Amino acid sequence: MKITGAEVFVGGPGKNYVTLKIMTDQGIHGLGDATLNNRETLPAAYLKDYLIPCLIGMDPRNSEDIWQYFYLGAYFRRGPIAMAAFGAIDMALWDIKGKIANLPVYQLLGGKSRDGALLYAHATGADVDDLLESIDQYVAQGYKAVRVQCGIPDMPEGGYAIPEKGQHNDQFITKFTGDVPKLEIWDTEKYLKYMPTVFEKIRERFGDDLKILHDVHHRLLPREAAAFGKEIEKYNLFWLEDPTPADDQSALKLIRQHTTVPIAIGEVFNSLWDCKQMIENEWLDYIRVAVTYAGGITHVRRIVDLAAMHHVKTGFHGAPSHSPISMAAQAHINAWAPNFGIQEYLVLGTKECDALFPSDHVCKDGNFYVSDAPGLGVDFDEKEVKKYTYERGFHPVVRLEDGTMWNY
Ligand code: KDG
Ligand code: MG
Repeated sequence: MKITGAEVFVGGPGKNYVTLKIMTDQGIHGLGDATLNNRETLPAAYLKDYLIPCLIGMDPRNSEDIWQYFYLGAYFRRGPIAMAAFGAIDMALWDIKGKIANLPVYQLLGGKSRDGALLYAHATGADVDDLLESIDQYVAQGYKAVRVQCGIPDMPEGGYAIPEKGQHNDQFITKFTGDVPKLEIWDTEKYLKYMPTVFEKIRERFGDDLKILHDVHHRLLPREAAAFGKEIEKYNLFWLEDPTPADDQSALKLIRQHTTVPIAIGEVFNSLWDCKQMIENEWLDYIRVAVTYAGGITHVRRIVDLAAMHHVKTGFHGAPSHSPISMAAQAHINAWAPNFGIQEYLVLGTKECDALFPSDHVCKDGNFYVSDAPGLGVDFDEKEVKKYTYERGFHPVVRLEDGTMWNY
């Protein structure tokens, strides 16, 4: 069996999804997702200029050897652009493998460990009233777990991922379009003072059973995060995400020494080497990598296995920046992984997205039910993708009130 060609498409509803299609001489094709939010053209170019020419003639069944060929062959290892490109190839090869075997990918990983995989939604509010309404909406839809982000009074831009007043009805995620990055102003003191009162109101209104998640988005120093974690223990969060910037793995040590609040980290990691130290030291509870820019199923499976040895569960990144292809790849891992924890999920359900990526994966009552179709179980409509053109976007940049640059 040989790879005869591969094509890259950039575009999608509200997102520049980077979709890779690998063709074979047996008429079977595979699909992969190389979307790197706000840098989408880069993995697309890496695939077109450097990887696809090497793929032609390779046996697509040798996904491990192909992964090693590109990873070791790059010389300059890792990095999100390369790992997103390798990840897309890897997903497409697992898709092909499943189609050859006539089995869903989860069967190739070891079969199902569960039926539905627990999902969490994004509730947000410009203020606490909007946030409570937003949570209400997801609880009514059957979600058992909700990430909560709230505007902070007297903070000019309100904090991370905060909509305008009254705009809390959608699964909100910061709008990333524009010719230059949007500026946000951050004030740690105001955040630390206000956020515990928000958790208090959520518990008062929704009781003890709702699983509450919260994303600090890398904004605190280790000592601040340790004190914050200790203070909010009484609200029994499901997790506190990205309390400190992820570059420094040992920052988590201090947090761990002072609080039992569960820690989730890793959406910006692109390899096992970014989280090896924290996993082996058991400084975290949930690993947030994504199959997209952490090298596909082949590499993420290694991270999941290491994590399992250290009581760390999965909580893969699932912001709408991932296309339904990588969300499907994650769903297959989630169905199998003995140490599955939770999955962030925001893309399914929009008409446009379903038209571009038809599938029968199902989100119901706050759970994800993986499709039994062979491979990843997602198609791609090449006519539909022609409706979309690439639109440049940026993540916001953050400054402190005195002008100092800070972490987005
Ligand atoms: O590209 C950045 C977003 O994916 C990120 O800001 C979303 O933090 C995020 C999350 O937890 O989904
Ligand atoms: Mg996050």
